[in-house]
Amino acid sequence: MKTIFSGIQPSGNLHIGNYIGTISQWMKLQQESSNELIFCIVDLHAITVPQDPKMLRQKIVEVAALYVASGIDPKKSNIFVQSENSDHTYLTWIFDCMIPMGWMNRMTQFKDKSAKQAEGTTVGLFNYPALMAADILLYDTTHVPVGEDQRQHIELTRDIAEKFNKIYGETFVPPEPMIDKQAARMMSLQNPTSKMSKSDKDQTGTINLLDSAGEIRKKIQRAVTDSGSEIVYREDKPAVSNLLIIYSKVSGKSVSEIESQYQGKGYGDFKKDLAEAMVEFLTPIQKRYNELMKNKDELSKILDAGAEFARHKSSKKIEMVKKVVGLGR
Ligand code: AQP
Repeated sequence: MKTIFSGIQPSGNLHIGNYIGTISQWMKLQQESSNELIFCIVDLHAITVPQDPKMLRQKIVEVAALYVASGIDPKKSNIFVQSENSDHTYLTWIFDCMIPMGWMNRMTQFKDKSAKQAEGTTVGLFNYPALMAADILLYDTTHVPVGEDQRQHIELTRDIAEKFNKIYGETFVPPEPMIDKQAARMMSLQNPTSKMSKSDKDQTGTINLLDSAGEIRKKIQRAVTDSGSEIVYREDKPAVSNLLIIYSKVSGKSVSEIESQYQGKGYGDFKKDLAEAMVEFLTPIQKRYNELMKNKDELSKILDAGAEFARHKSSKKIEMVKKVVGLGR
C-alpha cells in the first residue's frame, strides 16, 4: 500500500501549473483503491510570506473547493487544512532541534523566495522545509507527488527521517518524490524561462483555474512564442514546447498527435484551438467549484472529516516521537 501526501499553499490563485504538476497526479493515484491519500491545504506554509488574514481565509476555502471540483474525491481521499492539526508544528520543533543549519542553508527555494522578500525575510520562510518534512513524515508517507521545485525539499525530508531513525531508532519512513517529468515545471506564458507561479506579479503569464473564458483566450493569444513557425516540442523552442505540454494535458492528446495536427499551420490556429481546449477543460471544474462555494456545508463536512482523520493518524506518531526523544513525564 502506498501512502500519498501532498499539498498546495493557499497563497494566491491556483493555476494550471499547480494542476498539471500536482493535482493531475493525485487524480491518477486516486484510481488505485489500495492507496491511502492525504491532500492538505498548507496554510501554515502560506504565512511564511506576508498574507492578508481575510484573503488567506478566503483562499483556504477556495483551494479546498478547487481540490474537490478538480476531481479529488473525498470518499477516496482525505482533504484537510494544515493548521487544523497542530501536530505539524509540534514535530517541526523537534526537527528544528536536530537539523544541521548547513542542510537548511543549501535550500535553493529559500534563496529564491528570500531574494523577493529582502529585509522582510522571516525565520519561518527559512524553516519552511522543516515544516514540510513534518507534514510528510507524520503520516508514514511513502510517496509525495510534487512539481520539480519541491524535489530538494523531499530529499531533505529523507535525510531528516534517516538521521532521526539513526539517533532514536526506526520511527519515520523516508519518502519518495513522484515527479511527472513532462509536467514538472510549467512555465509562464510570458517568460518560458520562469516558472508559472501564483505570486508572479504579471498574471498574464499564468492561467488560473478560475479565469473566465475571455481571460483565458486573451492570455493564450498573448503568449510568447519562439522564432520560426514550426509547432514542435524541442529544446530550442521553450515557449512552444510549454504550450504543447499544456495542450496535451488539457486535451488528453499526446504531444506528437498535436504536432502532427499543426504541421504546416501557424501559431494563430494553434493558439486559438489551445484556448478553446483550455476553456472546455476548465468549464466543468468551475461549474462544480461554484456549486461548492454556494453551499459551504458540504465543504465543511469534507474538511472536518479530513482533519479528524489527520489528527487521529498523526497523534500516534507524536506519542511515539515523544517517547523516543524523552519528552514529557
Ligand atoms: N509551474 C509549475 N509547474 C509544475 N508544478 C508546479 N507547482 C507549482 N508551480 C508549478 C507545484 O504545485 C504544488 C504546490 O505549490 P505550492 O503552493 O507549494 O507553491 P509553489 O511551488 O511555490 O508554487 P507557486 O504557484 O509558484 O506559488 P507561490 O507563487 O506562492 O510561491 C507543488 O507541488 C509545486 O511543485
